[in-house]
Amino acid sequence: MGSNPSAPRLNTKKGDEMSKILIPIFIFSTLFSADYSNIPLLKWAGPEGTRPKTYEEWIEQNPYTEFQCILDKVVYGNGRAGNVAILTEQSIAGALTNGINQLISNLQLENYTVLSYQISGGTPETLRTFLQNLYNNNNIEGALFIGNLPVTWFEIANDYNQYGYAQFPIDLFYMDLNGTWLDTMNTGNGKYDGHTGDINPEIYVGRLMTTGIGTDTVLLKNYFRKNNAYRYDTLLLQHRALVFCDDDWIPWAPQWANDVSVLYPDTMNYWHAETTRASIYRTKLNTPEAWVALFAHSWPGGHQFRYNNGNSWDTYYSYEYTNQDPPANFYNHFACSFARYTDNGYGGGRAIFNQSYGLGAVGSTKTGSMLEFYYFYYPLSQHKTLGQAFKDWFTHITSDGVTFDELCWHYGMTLLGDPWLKPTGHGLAVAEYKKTLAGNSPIKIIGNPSRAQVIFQLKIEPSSSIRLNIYDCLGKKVKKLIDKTILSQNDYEIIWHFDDDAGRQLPAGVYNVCAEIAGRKFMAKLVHLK
Ligand SMILES: [Ca+2]
Ligand SMILES: [Ca+2]
Ligand SMILES: [Ca+2]
Ligand SMILES: [Ca+2]
Repeated sequence: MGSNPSAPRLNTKKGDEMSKILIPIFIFSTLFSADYSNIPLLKWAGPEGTRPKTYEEWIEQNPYTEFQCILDKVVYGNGRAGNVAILTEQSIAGALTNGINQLISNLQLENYTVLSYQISGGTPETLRTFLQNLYNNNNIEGALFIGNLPVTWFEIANDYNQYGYAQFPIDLFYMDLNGTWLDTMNTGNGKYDGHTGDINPEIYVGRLMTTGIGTDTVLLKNYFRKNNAYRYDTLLLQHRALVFCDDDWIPWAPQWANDVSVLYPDTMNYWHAETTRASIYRTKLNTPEAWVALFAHSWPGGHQFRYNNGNSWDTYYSYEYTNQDPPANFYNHFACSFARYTDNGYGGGRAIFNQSYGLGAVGSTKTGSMLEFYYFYYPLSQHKTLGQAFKDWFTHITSDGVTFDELCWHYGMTLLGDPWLKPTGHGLAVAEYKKTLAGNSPIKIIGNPSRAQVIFQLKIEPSSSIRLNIYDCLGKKVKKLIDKTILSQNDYEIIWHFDDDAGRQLPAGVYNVCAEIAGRKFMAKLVHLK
């Protein structure tokens, strides 16, 4: 097995002597969450008569076509981080080139080697085979799916032994690459129903799928903009979490908040039955916080909260994640079917595709969610990425076998968003600044590569002459940015909008900036994205 989670891999059976001795706090967590039998089940909380979209409905609108893939590019890291893959739906890849290139260049700065592909058509099996090849030949540790890539479905004859027939999209199919997926119930009906062999996940998968939320390329471009901003610390919110737990799970809420606090020591907790209402959730979402852990009966269209001694309900609708645009980066939705990316306007997608802050969400495509939260938050607290922590958590669930309870609770678990994000931060802006200082350079370049503008920050000693010129790739001077002597000591900022001396917009491409500051010369390559 390729995984090597650094979270303690403890036996979850009660009375495990080793774990008791080593990590007493941990035992507390384990004892509370290992036994699922008392935890009230999530239920579909949609309006009367609503139900999730089925495989048959999905496949009618998204029929399988021939699989094609184009290698877009390979960008090599320095070997200090793993190899990763980006798979983009071919029909939208062109429109997203800038955003994807920006992500790739950031991943390279984070030491990853990135293989980027454009994919069209295919079945779940062809896509899985493609990932198996990437895993076996290129040793990828994870992948990001951008756009509408093949969806795999799973069915359960009697969900939780009480809900009856259930069917749902399953991304674990793409994470476990060497286990065996079975189709023994209604064989050939396009839905898997069993899982044996090495069932542990080999890789993690993150999804960016905009089903029924808006124009895919518009939403995805904006997502990449936010994603880049987060890495450069301009989208950071307070390092704290909102824990908001509705009535049914009040007895578990303190423990679950404790698990969240491993990553965010500062949690804002709400689990009083009459306080946990949609109106209060709405208000609390306006408090800037990096993470939201929400526990409520839901459906892809919203969350329902009980009040008035459990006799009344009110609703926070999924579209409110769009309209309210909460100042929150990440979500853990303990919320029925909230990550069901085949349903139009699904809430998990709305939470990450809003205008300003949403970046990542974990949730389920079925009636279920995460439990055993410690195994997710602990790796995150150790600066692991969302993808790595998600895989660690899933490995914790699968490594000692999967009970029927675990299957019903967890097999719909999905990671929405860029799996390489770290809730503990990236600090690329800091890294860039440090690099500049290390080189003792009085010039710092911000926003490179970029579409719109690049900023030069200069540290000027008194009476320094400074000169900045831009040259195109043929060596022709296209723009004089500054040429003068600055008398006072100052920090100086120059913004270039990729225009030439006549004010005309220059085409996308590579340019060189030549700077001369107090007699010292500097040169740097600038990339103007389309
Ligand atoms: Ca089947
Ligand atoms: Ca496996
Ligand atoms: Ca309540
Ligand atoms: Ca298990």
